[in-house]
Amino acid sequence: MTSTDTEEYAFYRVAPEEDDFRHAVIDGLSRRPRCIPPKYFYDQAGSHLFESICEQPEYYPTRTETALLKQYAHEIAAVAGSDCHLIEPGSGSCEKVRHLLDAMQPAAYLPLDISCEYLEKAAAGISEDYPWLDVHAVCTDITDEVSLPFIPEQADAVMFYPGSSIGNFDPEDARAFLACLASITGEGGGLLIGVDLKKDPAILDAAYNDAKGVTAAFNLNLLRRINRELAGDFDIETFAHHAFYNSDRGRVEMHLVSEREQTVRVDGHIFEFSAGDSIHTENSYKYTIEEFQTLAQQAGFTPCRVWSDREDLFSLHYLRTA
Ligand code: AVJ
Repeated sequence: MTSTDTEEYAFYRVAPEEDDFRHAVIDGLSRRPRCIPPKYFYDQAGSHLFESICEQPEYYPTRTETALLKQYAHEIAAVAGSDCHLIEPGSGSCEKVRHLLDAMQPAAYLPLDISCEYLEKAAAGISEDYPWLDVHAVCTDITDEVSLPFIPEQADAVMFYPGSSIGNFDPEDARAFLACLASITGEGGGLLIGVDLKKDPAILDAAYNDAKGVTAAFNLNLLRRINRELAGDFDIETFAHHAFYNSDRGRVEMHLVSEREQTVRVDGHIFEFSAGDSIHTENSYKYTIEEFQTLAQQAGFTPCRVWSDREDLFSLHYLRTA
């Protein structure tokens, strides 16, 4: 771990495995069905494309959740208590937490993200705009085990996990991840988590197939990243973005589908595709409020409060460690 430290702002880098991306891609393209985990979307370009997805009119989750955070910041602060250590795994642009900081008055804010340069900028911005706040940024893969050396024993830890990122995990993995968050927060801690709700599939299909094609570009950027970083020769034009709601599994699936028969080289490995062959790049599970509460309980949390919008598009849960 390397770190730079000034009085109230610190940046830590827990270097991800050297060849992590390479292994995931070679392994994922060798499997049937082919699949690459969604965390690899977020290189510099991918993080920016995701920001742009969040601004698309069809992509309701971000603006709906932001409205809930704004509207209920004081209620959230009341249940979370002041002076907590607020930890945000997968903090991205650190924009959402801004709606909470003034109301919550945490003792410290700890953004964690896999995209180092992106995190560095975002965290420095928070430190500048909230001079009273201690900021400890940690560049790390939150799906690995995370240890946070600077949370004092007696402090209340509150996790902030917005955006329905929990939807990327299969339910069993979501349970394990939540249990991991529960163990980091420890007794007396809490979790404020955004969870996308089950709804009319037409709304979901539109959200993951925006008219401007930003979601398609985000999905296809994974192939560009492979070409850039792993000496790949994907012909991007011959792959199509495919996203749909799978109602049996309660999830939106994203795929990259080869439009013709072709051979692709990555890092000296050869991969054959027939027309119609897909690479499964993301799942985004949707839950009812009750389904999510059951899952959280199985991970050691006690449901405390839920906020949702009038159209029941999105939910925000506050849970305590049991
Ligand atoms: C960041 C995982 C919550 O599933 O909606 C957006 C990612 N993928 N559009 C989601 C995403 C395509 C997003 N999460």
